Amino acid sequence: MRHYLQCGRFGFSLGRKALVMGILNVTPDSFSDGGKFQSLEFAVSRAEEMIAEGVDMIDIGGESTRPGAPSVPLAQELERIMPVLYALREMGKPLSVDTYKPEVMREAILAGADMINDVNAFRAPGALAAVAESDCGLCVMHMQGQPHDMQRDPHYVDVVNEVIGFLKERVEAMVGAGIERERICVDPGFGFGKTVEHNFALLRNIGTIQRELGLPVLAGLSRKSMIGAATGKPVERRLAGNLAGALAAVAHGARIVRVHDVVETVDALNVWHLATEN
Ligand code: 7PM
Repeated sequence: MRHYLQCGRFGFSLGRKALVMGILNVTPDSFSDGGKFQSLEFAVSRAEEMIAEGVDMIDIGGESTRPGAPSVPLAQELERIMPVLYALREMGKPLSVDTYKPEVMREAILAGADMINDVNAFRAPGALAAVAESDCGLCVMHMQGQPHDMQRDPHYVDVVNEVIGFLKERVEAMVGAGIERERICVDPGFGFGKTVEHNFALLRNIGTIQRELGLPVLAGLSRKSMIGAATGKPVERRLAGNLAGALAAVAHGARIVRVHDVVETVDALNVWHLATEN
């Protein structure tokens, strides 16, 4: 099955060849000195590197959505994201912005973002209205709880069906707000209010999620604790585990994989593509 995904200036026919979404973290805090300009320079050079490595889309994140992380104030999130969006706008690749704040969504779309990636599934008041009148792609992710408490004691009776039910409800709310289905992709939200067992149950059932929703699935497993649990490796030694996770997601039907390790994932997917039927 092929899905068309409208992503702002871009349109993708998503077939068996999965797309690679490269993660671009914009976090001034990671620089002990140098401040704002240095962090912008770093983000732009990493984006250029990812493009040379074969990335298909770039997901710009101001670190507002990290599990357990304190929330970033609106002004600071805008200050981090907007200069990067302007700097990358003419680089020829779709730009996604990872945010749950409607004000950031509006500003990002005005600045030319091609996709909004919301770990909160556009549930914030005003989020649906912020994105409805545009043609940007939308990633709708499942999360149980809120980032500050979601890993405390995740609980499901049937994780796969509960995630599917949630995503169906959110997609219907989006369509009800006038959003075209061909702008939407869905994401089970690995690590967002899930145990390792929940995460692997979802990974094994990406095909079911895709069929039940009738929309392309985006999978983000890169460096997450499920890879750590399966390998016993710390985050900086998870490359092989990350690649196996990305390939498994694609084997189960994911159409977009969200990763840190772009060149390795592109290579792995190129081999995978030629090695699997048709
Ligand atoms: C610490 C823990 C830092 C987790 C960062 C993270 C997803 C996402 C994130 C995902 C979509 C990360 C995560 N994860 N957006 N944003 N899907 N659509 O690994 O799985 O970057 S934050």
